[in-house]
Amino acid sequence: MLAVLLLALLGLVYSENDNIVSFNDAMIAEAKSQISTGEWMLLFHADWCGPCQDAKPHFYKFASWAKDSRPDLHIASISHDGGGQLFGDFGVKYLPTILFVKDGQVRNLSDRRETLKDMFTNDEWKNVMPTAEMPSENKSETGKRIGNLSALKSLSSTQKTLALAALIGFFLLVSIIRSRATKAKIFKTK
Ligand SMILES: *[C@@H]1O[C@H](CO)[C@@H](O)[C@H](O)[C@H]1NC(C)=O
Ligand SMILES: *[C@@H]1O[C@H](CO)[C@@H](O)[C@H](O)[C@H]1NC(C)=O
Ligand SMILES: CC(=O)N[C@H]1CO[C@H](CO)[C@@H](O)[C@@H]1O
Repeated sequence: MLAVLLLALLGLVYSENDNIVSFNDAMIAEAKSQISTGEWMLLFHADWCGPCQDAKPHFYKFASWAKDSRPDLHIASISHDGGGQLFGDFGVKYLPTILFVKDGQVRNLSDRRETLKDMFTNDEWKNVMPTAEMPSENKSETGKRIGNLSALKSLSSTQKTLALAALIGFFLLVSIIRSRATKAKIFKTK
C-alpha cells in the first residue's frame, strides 16, 4: 500500500515537466506577446475534464522528448480555471485542445495528441493547414509596449539632460564661490 502510494507520488513528480510554462489571464498580454514569436505547443485543459486527464500523459511525454530533441519549441499549459480569456482569444471550445503556434500561425493538433512527436520527427506539422492567426490583439499590445518603452527612453534622456544641467550648474556655483573666496582673500591680504 505504502509502496503504491510512493510510486504514485513519484509518478506525479515525474509528470511535472520543468519545460512547461503555465499561462493564465493575469498575464494575458505577456502570454500573447510571447506566443506570437517562435514555436509554441499549447495545451488547453481543465481539471474537471476527463479527456484532458487522458491527454496529459501524452502531452507530458512529448514535452520531455521536446526538451532535448527540439529545445527551441516552447511548451505551455493553459487551464480553464484562470485562463478562460485565453481560451476565448484562441477560439478554444472543446477540451482538450492542442494548438501549435509557429510565427503567429495557429495549427490545431488536437486530433494528433497521441502522436505529437511524429509531427516533428517527420515535419508532419507542415501538412496541417493553419486554421487561424494569433489573436491580433497582441499585436496592438506589442505596439503599446513599444510605445511605453519609447516613452521610458525619452524620459531617461530627459533625466540625463537634467542631470547634466544640474552638474554644470553645480560646477558653475562652485567656481563662483571659489572666485568670490579668492577675491575675499585678496581683500584680506591687502
Ligand atoms: C481543433 O480540432 C478539433 C477536432 O478536429 C475541433 O473539435 C476543435 O474545434 C478545433 N479547435 C480549434 C480551436 O480550432
Ligand atoms: C503603457 O502601459 C500601461 C500598462 O501596461 C498602459 O495602461 C498604458 O496605456 C500604456 N501607455 C501607452 C502610451 O501606450
Ligand atoms: C485590435 C484587434 O484586432 N483586436 C482583436 C484581438 O483579438 C480579439 C479576439 O480574437 C479580437 O476580438 C479583437 O478584435
